[in-house]
Amino acid sequence: MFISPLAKFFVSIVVIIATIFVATQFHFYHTFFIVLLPKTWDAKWVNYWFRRDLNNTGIESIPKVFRISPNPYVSGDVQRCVESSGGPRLLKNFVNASDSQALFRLLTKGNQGKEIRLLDYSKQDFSHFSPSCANKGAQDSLKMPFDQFAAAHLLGENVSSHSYYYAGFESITDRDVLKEITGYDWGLTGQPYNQNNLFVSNLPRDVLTAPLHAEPIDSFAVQLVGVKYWFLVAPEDINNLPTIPLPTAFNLPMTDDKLIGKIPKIYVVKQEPGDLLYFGPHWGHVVITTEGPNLMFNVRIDAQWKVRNGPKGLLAKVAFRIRDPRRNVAGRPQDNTLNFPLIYDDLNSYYPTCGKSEAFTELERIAKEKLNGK
Ligand SMILES: O=C(O)CCC(=O)C(=O)O
Repeated sequence: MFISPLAKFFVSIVVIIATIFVATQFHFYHTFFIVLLPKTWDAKWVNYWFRRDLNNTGIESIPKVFRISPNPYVSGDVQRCVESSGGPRLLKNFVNASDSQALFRLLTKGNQGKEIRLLDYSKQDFSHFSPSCANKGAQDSLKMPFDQFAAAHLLGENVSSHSYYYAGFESITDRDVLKEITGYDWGLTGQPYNQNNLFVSNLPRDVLTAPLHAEPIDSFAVQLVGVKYWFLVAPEDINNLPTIPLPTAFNLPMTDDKLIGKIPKIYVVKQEPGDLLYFGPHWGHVVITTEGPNLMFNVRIDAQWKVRNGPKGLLAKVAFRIRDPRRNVAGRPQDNTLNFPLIYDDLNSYYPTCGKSEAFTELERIAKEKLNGK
């Protein structure tokens, strides 16, 4: 077929412009390439491309830290209290959480016989901001019915029996039990109800239980017992990182110090019993669960229009992931382990050991100083 030189010229120009567009508009085109690879090849490529023997090497730069100021909860409609932009909101005294034993009893009754997966944090060497350093692969886990864990570590006198076991992202609680506990019917918010995730522990010391990740969904985290510290990263800054959506976005291999050095701003929150923390789709978060009995529910509500209004790079990647009918926007670590086992494990434990992160130590110090006034 004859193609005129002029047509070839125009095609070349279009290809060049499209490449520049992808490279600039969508930033890390490398992550697009990985997202487009068939399953298992994506993990092979990551293994080929990234060295595994990196350690933290010291502070590169520390993000500017902003404290999210609390707002009182004044209306019976949570959706009206949150930002349509998806920006974080801390609503104080959303739930009356003064009787932790009564809450544990209600939850135990509602979740009798339901199995939870407990991760053992006893071997965690340091707090890791980057999932690449989290060494989840080396974490032991075990399964047991919720009531068995509650009897051993939450109820009555056993509330003083600490353990390094932590259950997270467990979608076992029925909507009516959640309504009884939080005093709010999460199914009536006007948007499709997705799922509620339970986080429970009774740790002997503060532990960083979730390194950086970002879900493409609205999150309403209701703290019922104990305290959590949250470090939040805006979607625009997540978009500037090389991330892979599963559809929860995780960064490509990077040490804690390197990753923190790439983030310009971090918003910090201290969440106490009764507080509701809202954040919208693609808000990255890192969570420290404090010592002692701790209970939190994170209710996930679909908010596709917020995803569409957010950074286009993140939208494009997540749209590709959820084209698969087995996926939905609320994928949990347990689902990732089943659906994307190789790449999920790699992104969550790429380096055998990163060592202590000076950048995170400093970030935590600044955050706690801002939040606790110390
Ligand atoms: O509380 C935690 O340990 C993690 C919470 C979290 O990452 C979430 O709700 O998405």
